[in-house]
Formats: sequence, structure tokens, C-alpha cells
Amino acid sequence: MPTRRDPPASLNPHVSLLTRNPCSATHLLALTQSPAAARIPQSLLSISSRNIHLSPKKAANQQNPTPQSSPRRALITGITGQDGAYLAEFLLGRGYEVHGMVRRASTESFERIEHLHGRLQLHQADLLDQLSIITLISDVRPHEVYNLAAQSFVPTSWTQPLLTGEFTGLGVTRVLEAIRLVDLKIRFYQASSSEMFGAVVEEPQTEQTPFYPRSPYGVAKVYGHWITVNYRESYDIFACSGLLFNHESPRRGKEFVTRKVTDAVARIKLGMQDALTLGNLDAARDWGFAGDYVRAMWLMLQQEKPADYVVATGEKHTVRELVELAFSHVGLDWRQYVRTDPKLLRPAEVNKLRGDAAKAHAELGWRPEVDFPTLVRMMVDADLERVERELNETNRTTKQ
Ligand code: NDP
Ligand code: GDR
Repeated sequence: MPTRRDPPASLNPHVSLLTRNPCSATHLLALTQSPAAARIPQSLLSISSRNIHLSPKKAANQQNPTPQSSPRRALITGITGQDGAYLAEFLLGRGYEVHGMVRRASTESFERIEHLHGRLQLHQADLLDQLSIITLISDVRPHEVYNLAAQSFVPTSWTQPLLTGEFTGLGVTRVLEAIRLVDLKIRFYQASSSEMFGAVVEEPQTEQTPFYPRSPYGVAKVYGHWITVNYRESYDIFACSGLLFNHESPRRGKEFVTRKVTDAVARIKLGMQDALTLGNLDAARDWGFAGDYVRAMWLMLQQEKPADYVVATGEKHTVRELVELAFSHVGLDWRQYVRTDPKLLRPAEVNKLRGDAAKAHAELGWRPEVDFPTLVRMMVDADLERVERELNETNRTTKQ
């Protein structure tokens, strides 16, 4: 697996576009001869033109960035996240050349894509750094960009509202700006969210339902949605916003309620934990399987015209139902283990969400394949297997 101490050949630390990445600078310069030049900031052009060192091989690639015979190229921001891992797998399965954007950190977080080692090309860039994104898109010249990167945990958005606005909101504009500068033909997917519906004004929610976000995260996603629509209308970019309802999997982060529950169920069953503390048990969500939802993302970018789509199962279940199902799957009664703590309640809650994916059914031919009970059982089983494995490893190490 690529590590940050030992970066893969394609991992390109964008410390400086101009000195470390002459090819990108040249690409930007080449754009000066095109109508796109009018859209490039003058400052960027003049600096680029002073710093060009291009190898002949790279020059040839730049003149013909998308040869007919080459596979389609996709760039995924947020490739280390739950959806990024499923989408990467899905696109590789369809013959894509898959590139992923990863941000620098002192410890790596590549677990979810470890099994795809050698099949992905990873590049360092950050949603906070405009130039790094321009450089990345100019280097990779993807046909499709999937913008999945975000600060995605709702409670954190109250403790870090500005950072959430920067990543989850303005980050979208940075990616769209890079596309606008490099190539208007690149197709763009924005990971929008049912959290935008918040204090829902109707049920079920459709593409026409007005937004009423209830967290800084939801507010940032509303911005990301509308800037996507705006760049589509302003620059004719093939940009789609997927209004995805909650989707889960064994790869879900442990801070989200489904995984928090299934991990706890496994640990309680195996005697490693006594209780599980939760917040609002009455909250209801339309929960689907992440593996189904990445298919919808891809389908959106294969249509003749760009549009926005709700992706949901059409069913809602409460956190209480989730807990009941997860505990009963291992033969336990949830009432003996689950506590609630008001500290886990949110300053403003989204009480219920249920989506109507009729447009996605009709236009994309998309349908979810995994229902709620199957999803919960899949997650509990995966956690049981993992916790048991960890337990065995600990026992083995202790004996040695
Ligand atoms: P995760 O939280 O699992 O993944 C988020 C990803 O974003 C990680 O790869 C993370 O990288 C990356 N990231 C965060 N900040 C930055 C940054 N500044 N620069 C570069 N990368 C960054 O989210 P999911 O996979 O669950 O969701 C994917 C997207 O879909 C998100 O935008 C989310 O808001 C949205 N969404 C998710 C839904 C769901 O139910 N899962 C529903 C609707 C929308 P790192 O590993 O370094 O932290
Ligand atoms: P959500 O997911 O906020 O909908 O955002 P989360 O799983 O965090 O919460 C769902 C509901 O469960 C209630 N809840 C708890 N939640 C957590 N995390 N921990 C608890 O202990 C707990 N107890 C009760 C919450 O109050 C809430 O009502 C997810 C993220 O993936 C977003 O990025 C995405 O946009 C939306 O789904 C759609």
C-alpha cells in the first residue's frame, strides 16, 4: 500500500506548482493559445511562463491528453472515505483509470483502499488549496471528477463551522474553478446531501423540495449544491448534484450512528464492551447501502444532459429500530445495553428524512439492491468478524 513516508511514483507533493511540477505549468501556458486563456488569471499565466521544463514524453501527452484508445479517466476527491473506496472499486470494474486526491497528514488513512493497491494513482492535494487542485486536474486531465471530499460528520460542523464551510462549501467552488480553467468538458459530480432538507417541509423529499438545513454542515452543502447548479448554468459545465440520503456499509466511519451501533453490538457480543450510549433514538433516516449509491453517481455522469437527482430507498427507520435489529441479530435484547445521554443530542436536530428517488428510477434506471435489514445484518456480521480477528491477534501476541 502506498504510504506517506514512501509515496507512490504518481503521488505528487504539490509543494510548488512551478518548481516541482513543470508539466502542469506548461499545460496552463498552452491554454494561453486557447479561448480558455481569457478565463485564466493573468498572474498565474505570467508566473507559469517563467518556469517551464517539459520532457518530450510529457509534451506529447499534453498535446493529446485524451487519445481515443485510452481508458476513461476518473478523479475522485475523498477517495479514502467510505464512498471513495466503493466508487473506486466500481470504476475500476468498468475499466476506468482511477486517480484519487489525498491530503497530507502525519499518519496515513488508506485502510479503505488498501485492497486496491497498485490499481489506483494517488495524488496529494487539498480542498483548501486552489492551486493544488488546478495542478492536479491539469495533470490528470480526467474525463470525470467526483467531488466526495468533505468534512462530513454533522456534530463536528458545530464545533468547527468555519472549517466545515471551507471544506464542504467553498471546496466545491475550488474544484469547479479548476475545471473551468483546465477543461470545460470535464464532467463533474457533487456529493450533495439529504441534510440540506433538514427540517423537512414535505415528505417524501424530491428534487423540488425546498431546503431547510439545520447544521453548519447542511448549510455548507446547500452552498455546494447551488454553486454546482450555477456553474452548470453559467459555463455549461456537465455538473450534477446528487442529493444522496444516508448510505452505510461496513466501511462507514465509527462515529456515525449505524457503525457505532454495529461495532458496539459486536464488542458486547464478544464480551469486550458492556453498554452503548446514544443520543436521539427517535431520529429517523432513509438508510441505504453505499455500494448501491456509488452506482447512481456514475449513472448521473453518463446521461445526455446534466441534472440533479435524489438517491434514496424511500423507506425510513428510527435509530431505535436500527438498534433493535442489530442487537436481535446476535440474540441480544437491546434494552439491557443501550443508554442515552443528552450530551449526544444535537443543537438542532433533523428529526426525519425520507427520499423519493422516482426521477433516478425513471431517468437513470437506478434501484437500490440492499434493503435496511440486510444492510444492518451485513454491518453487524462484518464487525463481528473484525472484532473476533482483532481479539485472536491480541491473544496470540499475549501468548508469545
Ligand atoms: P467520509 O467522511 O467517509 O470521507 C470524506 C473524505 O473527504 C475522506 O477521504 C477525507 O480524507 C476527505 N477530505 C476531507 N477533508 C479534505 C480536504 N480538506 N482535502 C482533501 N480531502 C479531504 O465521507 P463519505 O464517504 O461517507 O461521504 C462522501 C461525500 O458524500 C461527503 O462529501 C459527504 O458529505 C457526502 N454525503 C455522504 C452521505 C453518506 O451517507 N455517507 C450522504 C450524503 C452526502 P481523509 O481520509 O484524509 O480524512
Ligand atoms: P447524519 O448521520 O447526521 O444523518 O449524517 P449520523 O449517523 O451521524 O446520525 C444519524 C441520526 O442518528 C442520531 N443519533 C446519533 N448519531 C451519532 N452519530 N451518534 C449517536 O450516538 C447518535 N444517537 C442518535 C443523530 O442525532 C441523527 O439524527 C450522515 C453523514 O454521512 C452526512 O455526511 C450525510 O450528508 C448525511 O448522513 C446524509
